[in-house]
Amino acid sequence: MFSSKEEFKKSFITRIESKDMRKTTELAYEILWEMTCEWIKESWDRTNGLYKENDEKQLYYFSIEFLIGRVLGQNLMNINAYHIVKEGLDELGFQLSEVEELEVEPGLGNGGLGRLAACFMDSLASLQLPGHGYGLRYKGGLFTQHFVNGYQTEQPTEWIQEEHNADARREDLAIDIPYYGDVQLVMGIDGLKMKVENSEWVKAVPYDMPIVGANGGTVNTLRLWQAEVSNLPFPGDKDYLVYEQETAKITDRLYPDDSLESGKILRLKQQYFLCSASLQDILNNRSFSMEKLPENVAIQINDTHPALAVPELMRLLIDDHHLTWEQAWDITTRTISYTNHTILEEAMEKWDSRLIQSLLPRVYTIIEEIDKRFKESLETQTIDEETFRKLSIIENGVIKMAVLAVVGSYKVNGVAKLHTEILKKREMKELNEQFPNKFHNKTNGIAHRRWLVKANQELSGLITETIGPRWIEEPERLNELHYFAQNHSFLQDFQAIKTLKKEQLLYHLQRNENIIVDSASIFDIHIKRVHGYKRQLMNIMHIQMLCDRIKQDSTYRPHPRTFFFGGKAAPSYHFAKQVIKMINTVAVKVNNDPLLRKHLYIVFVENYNVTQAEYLIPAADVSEQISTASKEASGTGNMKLMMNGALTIGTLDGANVEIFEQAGQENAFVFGMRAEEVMQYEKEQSYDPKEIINSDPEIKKMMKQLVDGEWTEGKENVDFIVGQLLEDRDPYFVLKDIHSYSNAHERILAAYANPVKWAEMCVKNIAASGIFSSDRTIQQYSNDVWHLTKIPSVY
Ligand code: GL2
Repeated sequence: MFSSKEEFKKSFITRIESKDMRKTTELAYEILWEMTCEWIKESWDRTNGLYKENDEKQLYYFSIEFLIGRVLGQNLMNINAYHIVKEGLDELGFQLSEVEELEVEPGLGNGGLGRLAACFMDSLASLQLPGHGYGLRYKGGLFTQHFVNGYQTEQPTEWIQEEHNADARREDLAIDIPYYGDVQLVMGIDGLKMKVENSEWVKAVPYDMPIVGANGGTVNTLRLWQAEVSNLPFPGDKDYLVYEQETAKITDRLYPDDSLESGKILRLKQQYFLCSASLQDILNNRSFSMEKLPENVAIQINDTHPALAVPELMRLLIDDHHLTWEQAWDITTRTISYTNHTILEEAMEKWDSRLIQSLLPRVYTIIEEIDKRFKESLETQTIDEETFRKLSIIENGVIKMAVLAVVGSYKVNGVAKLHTEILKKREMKELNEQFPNKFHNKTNGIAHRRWLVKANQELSGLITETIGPRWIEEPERLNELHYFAQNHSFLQDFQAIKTLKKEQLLYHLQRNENIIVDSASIFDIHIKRVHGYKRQLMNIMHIQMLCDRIKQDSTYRPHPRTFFFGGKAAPSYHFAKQVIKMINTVAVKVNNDPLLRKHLYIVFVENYNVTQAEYLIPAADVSEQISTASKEASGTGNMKLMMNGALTIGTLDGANVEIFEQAGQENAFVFGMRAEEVMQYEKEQSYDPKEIINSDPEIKKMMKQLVDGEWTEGKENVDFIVGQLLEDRDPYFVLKDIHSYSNAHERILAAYANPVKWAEMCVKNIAASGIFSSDRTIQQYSNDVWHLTKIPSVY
């Protein structure tokens, strides 16, 4: 259908004429959507047929978030139809880019963790591996952010467009999920059994989304569950109206926190809903005997949010499939593997035992049993109290999901080398000693097909012209660009594309906001969730320092820079929201000052999401990756920016370490404390920000201005910011690192003064970025953990 432009146009015209005489962009969108779905459907059916025929092992990736972004353009790209469609539409008087703008992106995730899951889906299908996602179909994705008087406001985002659904309802595969009830011991055919009576059932209805791999051959499935009232008998003593309302809530909204453990019953209901529905689905549709589950199925749990998969699989195997505890445990611990994504204490999930006991009584008895048996297995060792405490799944009435996930899985991984080392040597040291072969590293990656091939078509075109097209299937071939890092004509082309992408970004932003940015300025980009450890505060305080320098020193006239910020704060994270307010306040001051704005300009892009990222990333000159060392498990924005030829200013944290290793520290701007230093200070509690303030006149002056309210608006704003730096003793070491950060910025200015050298550094980064494709990550998971077989698609 899409094999030639003429064919596409013919089919498009027939459809448009049968629909409406008004040839609007909306209509073009509807038709294109329909045509793409039809094409994909064929491949999808063929892939599913092949999987059935081959009986190969399947991977299921359980994740509470899938931040997939817009799909129409990406799908067209992956089926190699994008350019045909673009040209065809052009000739018919439509612009594909305008058509794409009509899609509301499904924001079913908060940030890096959800986006990683989406990149993994792309890579699995592109590598022709049988791997699928299981998630939740939230009616409201991540909130839409608006600024009112500089403060973040949040509105629900409804992404589902009923007239052209991104997913297909599969009523025939609906499953009932039990909550509450009374656990009883009953005599069954094979002895005493646990049985739950009086459960409150909720129906899980799957919606399937196609995941289209490169060249369109393999189409895997992302199955999202929606909660609805069940037809099963309802306990007589309960209020049906309340039940109806509570049921609808389960998949009503995504939890908008990405780093605070929320501990709420609704969140627990969501987690169990995902695990139980997905596991029942896998077991119901299997074509092998239960003992063979680990040979036929791999389940990867994305952080601890789906860790209830461990006791739930045990429950299903024992209660529904009549296996013994030992058989069930053997199967479970050979099927499930777990990825840890954070060591932030506040993000480590813990559940009150009583909550689980009341909501999931049978699951609770299983967790207790797992904990008891694990503790018994430790009895032969001499273990001190502290170690025993750390190894406990249940401790003082609290269930630690990370310990449950480690004990119940066969492999556990961190997401960057440094992060995995910290896990093994510190955070999970005791567990690593108990299970020495379980822990391994899998450095994150990004779908280069979205973040380079699609988001930066001009740069990918140049790369293809230069080294040929093979890098798209084998991204590590980007290293062939090394030979062109000193080629002037190539560097000039690169620079021209960078300028074009900056102009496109400005055009995009100006559609919504009235901003006046000079595209010849350095685009310095800090985009990610707003969080203390990601140190947007350090960035804005540094800008404050620059303002003072410009005002005080008439010889300091740096090259113009535009500082872009983008990111949302969790609605309940007050400090992060005050940082947003401060950045917006500083922006107004700087942007309206006739002297300052010649050198500095600040843009806080509203409602940062995948679509905005696709505009921002290709336009960046400088990539801000400035987390407090040890806090950012990996980061993936750092990889996307590098791949688009931005230079990193960053700490030795997360995957930055590997980025610097690959690109060479001389092609980046490294600064700040190392992870060991930070952890040492934290252990000794010996860091005193006042010492820094008193010993550095520039910092002292800046702090005074802050306390005097020169850069903030309103007392609350000063109190929050100053309070964190002084009373809370600057927990993210902003003052400690700001000097070295400022020096790194001066190095950036010096490097930028030589445009050819700068472009050479950018190209070296692109050349070294291939290893950060998620194709590499997925291949490593497949080799070391899942053991999948590639199933080539047949055309
Ligand atoms: C995160 C980490 O903070 C981030 O560093 C990492 O890149 C991603 C993906 O592994 O996971 N953990 C987490 O809870 N969120 C992340 O982005 N939200």
